[in-house]
Amino acid sequence: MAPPAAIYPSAEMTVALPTKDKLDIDVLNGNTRTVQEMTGNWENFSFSPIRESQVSRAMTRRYFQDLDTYAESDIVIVGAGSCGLSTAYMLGKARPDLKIAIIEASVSPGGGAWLGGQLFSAMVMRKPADAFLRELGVPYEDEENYVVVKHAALFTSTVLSKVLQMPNIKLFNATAVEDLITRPTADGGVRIAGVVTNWTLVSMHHDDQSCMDPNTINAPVVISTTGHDGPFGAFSVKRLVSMQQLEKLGGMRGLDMNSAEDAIVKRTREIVPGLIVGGMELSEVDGANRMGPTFGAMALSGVKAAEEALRIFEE
Ligand code: 48N
Repeated sequence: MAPPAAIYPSAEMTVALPTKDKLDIDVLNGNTRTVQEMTGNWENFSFSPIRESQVSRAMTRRYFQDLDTYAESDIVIVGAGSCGLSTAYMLGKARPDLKIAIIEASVSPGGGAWLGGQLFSAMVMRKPADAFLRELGVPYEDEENYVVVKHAALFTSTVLSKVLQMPNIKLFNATAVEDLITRPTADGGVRIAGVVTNWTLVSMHHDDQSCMDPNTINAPVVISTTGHDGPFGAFSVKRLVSMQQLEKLGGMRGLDMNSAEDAIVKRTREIVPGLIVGGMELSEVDGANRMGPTFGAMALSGVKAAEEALRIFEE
């Protein structure tokens, strides 16, 4: 039996902000009880009854339905950091007809964008990236040539929340891309045709456990935004080198905000047929400078990566 069709909150069904004496919640799936009715009345309180298997089936039925649905995706985004999430938002909004799978190795999506820099909270974005914040409805303080979001998590949680509410997007977190699916091209190169995945915890133990084969997702377009080099970072571009599709990596250069951010946005592109690279992963390809604790290029690289993907689809 298929799970009940979810009702995705549309604009007129959004929950009104709670006022001090009443939580005005619209009908969502027919539930009309309010939190207000419960406060001050705990002695008669109880949850609706449940059988444990119902919880298990509620999770597993949906997860395996999603694995089946997204086994053939239109676009796969590898890495749900600030660039990957910005890409997903732009694509999900522009093309609600496309099936988009996001593969994120960490349990917690967001990558490096939960804090501004050196564990400080505020996030800086240089103009014109403030346009993306207004698109998302993220408040900021205007400092003339840059803006400041009071906490980086406000940006990341907002774009993540909007992406997760889009019915054509599925986030598979705690899941690592451990290879790329390839097809030969007439000129002896390869076209990327999807990703090879495994639970991240499994990926981390191939050296001490044998025969833990992966799963796959076919997709004509893969967008890799796995960040600069690190335990999992720069995954796809390092794989292109090991499969001799890139001669070598340029390696991320020293910090220079003014050159780094322009370069990352302008060079976000299709590196080999079917694979677009954006965000800090790109700095590893071209040897771009790093920009440090400023995030406008991540957002706008995501905007450009989405545009590059749509160009491929509309070719
Ligand atoms: O946040 P990141 O690392 O990457 P970006 O490019 O979205 O944002 C980069 C940004 O946070 C900076 O580094 C800032 C601007 N600093 C610059 C500087 O000069 O230091 O997100 C990448 C995501 C992470 O969540 C990883 O867990 C994930 O990608 N990831 C993967 N997910 C699935 N499979 C993989 N193989 C994989 N590798 C990384």
